[in-house]
This record gives sequence, structure tokens and C-alpha cells, in this order.
Amino acid sequence: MGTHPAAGHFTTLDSWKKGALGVINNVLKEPLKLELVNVIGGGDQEWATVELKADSVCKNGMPYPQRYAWLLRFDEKGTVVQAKAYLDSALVQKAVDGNSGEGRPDLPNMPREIITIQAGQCGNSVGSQFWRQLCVEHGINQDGNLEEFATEGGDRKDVFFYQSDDTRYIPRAILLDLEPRVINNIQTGPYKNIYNPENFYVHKEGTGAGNNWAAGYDMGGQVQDEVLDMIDREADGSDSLEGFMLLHSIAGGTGSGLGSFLLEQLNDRFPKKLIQTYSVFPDTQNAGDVVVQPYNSLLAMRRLTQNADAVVVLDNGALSRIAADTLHVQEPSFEQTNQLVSTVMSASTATLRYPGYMHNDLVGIVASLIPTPRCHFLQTSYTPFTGNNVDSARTVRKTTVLDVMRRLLQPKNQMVSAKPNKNSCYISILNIIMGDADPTDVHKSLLRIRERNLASFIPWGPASIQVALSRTSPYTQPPYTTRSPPRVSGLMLANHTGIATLFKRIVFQYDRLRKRNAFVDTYKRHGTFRDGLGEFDTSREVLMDLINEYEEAERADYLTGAQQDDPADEGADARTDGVTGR
Ligand SMILES: Nc1nc2c(ncn2[C@@H]2O[C@H](COP(=O)(O)OP(=O)(O)OP(=O)(O)O)[C@@H](O)[C@H]2O)c(=O)[nH]1
Ligand SMILES: [Mg+2]
Repeated sequence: MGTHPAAGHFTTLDSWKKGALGVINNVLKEPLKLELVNVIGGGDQEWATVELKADSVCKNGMPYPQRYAWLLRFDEKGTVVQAKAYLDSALVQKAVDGNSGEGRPDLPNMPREIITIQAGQCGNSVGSQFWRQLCVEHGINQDGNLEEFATEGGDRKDVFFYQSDDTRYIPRAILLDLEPRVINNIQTGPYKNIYNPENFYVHKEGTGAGNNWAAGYDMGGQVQDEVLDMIDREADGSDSLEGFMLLHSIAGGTGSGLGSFLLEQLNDRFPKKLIQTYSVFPDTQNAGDVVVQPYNSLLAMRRLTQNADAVVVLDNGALSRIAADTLHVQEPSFEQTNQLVSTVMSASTATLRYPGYMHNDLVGIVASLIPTPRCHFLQTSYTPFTGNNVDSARTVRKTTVLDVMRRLLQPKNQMVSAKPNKNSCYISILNIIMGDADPTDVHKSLLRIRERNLASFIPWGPASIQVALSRTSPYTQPPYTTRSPPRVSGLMLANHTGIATLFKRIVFQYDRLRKRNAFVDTYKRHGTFRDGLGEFDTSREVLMDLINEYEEAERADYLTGAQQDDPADEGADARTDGVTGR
């Protein structure tokens, strides 16, 4: 009875053994032993109530003191023909969650570790905010020790942290920069002790890449021995590495250029591991802070297209707008926009860190959002942002599942400044809903959204919004904090063809600079451009192909239509063989 993991309606003894008993036995050290406590009724009555108990132990050591009431129905011969079992379902849920993977026969009982690489000013600033957030959510203090109150369990810290010999939790993070300022701030900041000191790399000369992709990319060649050693060491330290997350901006020199270099290297060295990035795009609508940002963005876009499996696109134009709306300030600081980014990162990894029955690994999330390998640029929305996410955000009125799901689809909540046109449509949507949401509300909201046609989908695939209900940290709500989180909150990860309009703007701005060969001399000083500007032209072609691919995806014959690809292009996209089996 009920909705817990071992619940179900079973018509044969065998199916019960598999579907109910099997789920429990999977998470216990020894098979369940039932003891009879009491029988009420029976005899010449058709029904009897039987009280049973079991005192078992889960694989992770958690006690499993289960108590049952079974209603049994007998036929004339005294054989049981029907049974209804009532039990402590919260305990079942906790046992299965806490022994994650083990309740599901198809999941290996292993953490699927993710190594985070943060490069340059933006990458490291966003990253340090992310680690702060994860520490708070998992009850890890500023020294890496578990807080005394952090005993609830059921979370998977080992996806993002490992434990040192003295049991402190250490982020699986590598922090890289070609100038010392931001990393110095991290090394003197409140969370300075959580990182592995061997995982910092700051270039000795410390001058940065001066907003020049070519300088950052070239420097990659010079520092690769040291940096790749760090990456290999981290990879060797994990049992079942799932992949890498690169955090960077694409408008400057280090995150963009060194980041590009690393994407190529990761792709070569770890062909079967997933490569995801959180890429901060510059504000392309107002004057950005870097004149040559179209050059750097275009060159990085080539690698994001060819060497990554999934790119979460965030742009500073949209981030500033949302921060301004949430906080009522004219010019939000990076610290404020980075809190938005870390909220998105935390929510999009929630199902990995608080596993349930679906979307327990990154490969699963990526596969559900990316049906064709090249269209792998994802946009996000999050609602509501409250004081729990961003200091000094205004309070939010009561939220419902429908409010949240509807707001996630509103353009003003999207963290990308794309300008969809009338043909633009969703390729896929995954909503991660957190808080007090039950499946009936979700179902009703989905119907409502469909009735009102709030989201238009590609004509060649399933037109459906996927929803994952995720558990969240107990430590970000009372009694551990004074602030209550909103009743329901949600993150949308979406693959939308409208993102091509952002890429078009990059090409347009690139063309404008390139027409006058503005600033190209600073690029010619570096290896990649010493023999000519061909790298620019190739990158532009790759980006134009990507834009075309998104436009083709809007057509019904996308999968079946005439192949327009030049056969010589085959293999240009190094990720098409696919970690996800694509
Ligand atoms: N959201 C956000 N954007 C940032 C942050 N820091 C820099 N940026 C943006 O990133 C771009 C510049 O890249 P940086 O990350 O500063 O450059 P870098 O990777 O350190 O490279 P160099 O300094 O040129 O060697 C610009 O578009 C900035 O607006 C940050 O903390 N948050
Ligand atoms: Mg920098």
C-alpha cells in the first residue's frame, strides 16, 4: 500500500518477492526476518489482522526497526488469498535513499564522482560561491568537518567531495588562474581550509591572459604538464568517475582560452567521461566590459561545440537583469550575480546529491535533455529567488507547483538573453521541483500548461516537460536556519532552439570587429595565429553550422530530411560518439 519505494499492487507471490521484499532486501545487510507479534481475528472469519516486526540493519549501518500490520484474507481451505501490508513507509524511504543505488538493482552501488575545474576570474568566483553553498547544504563547516547537527544522512557528499585521512570533506575541485588575485582571495577567505592545497594552480608570472583567448590558449600548452597532473591525480582518486564540470567565462583570456585548451585535452584523455560546462557569456546587448569579447567568445564557442557534452549557458546581461529585479538594485555586483549562478548549480545537481529514483547521475540528466549531440546548449530558469539564495532578496508570497512551473517558462526568468522568434521551440525541458510538491499537483500543472499551450515543442520528438521532484538539504531550513525556504521552488533546464539567436549575435559582433581587423595584432603574437587568422575562420564556420543545426531542428523533417552535411565534416565534433551512447 502507499507510495514508498517498496509499495505496489502485486498479483503473484513472486512479483511481491521481487517488487516489495526485493527492494528492502537490497538495502539490508541480511535478508529481512519477520517475527510474529500478534494475531487479531481469523478462525472462522474471512479476514485477520497480523502484527509483525523486523529488527534489521541497512547496508550503511542504519537500524531498520520495521513494524507492520497485515490484513490477510483466507479461502475456505485456510489459504491466504489476499494480503494488504501497512508499514512505516518513511523508514522504507529513508533506508532506500540512504543506501542509494542499492535500492535499485540497475544502479551500481558507487558514487558517480564529478571533478570541478574552475578557470580564470569568473570561473573561480562562481566556483567559490558554489562550494560555499554545497558546504552549507551538506552540513560541512568552514574547516571541512561535518557540523555536529549534520546527522540526517541520505545525501551523497561523495559526488563532489572526498574525505581526507582525518575525515575532513574536501571538494573535488581544481582551481586555475593565470593571475593571483581571485585565488588569493579564496586562499585567505572564510572557506580557505576546505580546498586541497595541491589543487591550486596560479601561473608563476601571474600576469593573466589580458582578455586574450590566444594568450590563455597558448599558456595552456606551457602549463599543461602541471595542470594535467592535477587532473589525473583527482581522476585516480575517484572510484567511478562520471565526468568533469568546467566553470569559466568565455569573454576573457584565461577561462575562455585556457578553458578551451583544457576542453580539448579532457576530450582526448577521457573520451568516455562526461564533460559539462557552466559557461558565463558576456552581456551581448549592452556594451560589454571587454572590447574583444566577440573574438574570445567565438573561439571558445568552437570548443564548447566540439569538445563538451553539455553547456549550461548563463549570460551576464540576463544575470544582471534578474539580480536587479530580485534585489531592486541598479547595478548588481558580481558577488550578487554569482549567488544566482550558484543557486542554479546547486539545484541542477540536487538530484545527484539527494538521489531519488530518477536523474541520479549526470549522464541520465544530459541524455534526457540532449537528443542530438550537437544541440547541447542548455538554458536555465529558477524561481523564486529569495533571501535563502541571494542576500537581501525580497520575500516571496506563497508559491504553488503551478506558479513555479508557469514562472519557469516566462522569458523574464530565463538566464539567457536569447530572443526567440516565431519558429523557436523547446527541444526538451526538465524541471527540478523542490519543496512541498506532490505528484498530483505536478500532474495537474502539466495538464494546465499543455491546455494553455505555454510551451511549444519541436515537431519531431516527445512534446513533454519532464519533472523530477527532488529532496533538498534539511540544513537550509528551520530549525537549522531562521528563514523558511519558499514552499515550492524550481529549476528549469531547457534545450531551446532560440539560443541560436544569442550565437548569431556573437557572430554579428565578431564580423563587425573582424571587418576592420580590429585588434587582430594582439592575437597574431600567439602560436595559434602566427601563421594566419585561419583559427578565426574555422571557429566562425563551426558556430554557423551550429546555428544552422538549431534552425533545422525547428523543422519536422530534422531527423528524416535530406542530409546536407558535407561528408568531409564527419568526426569534426569529437563528442558525437557520446558518453551517453549517442
Ligand atoms: N557573472 C560573473 N561574470 C564575471 C565574473 N568575473 C568576470 N566576469 C565576466 O567574465 C568576463 C571576463 O572574464 P574573466 O573571467 O574576468 O577573465 P579571465 O578568465 O580571468 O581571463 P584574463 O583575466 O583575461 O586572463 C567578462 O564578461 C566579465 O563580465 C564574476 O565573478 N561573475
Ligand atoms: Mg583574470
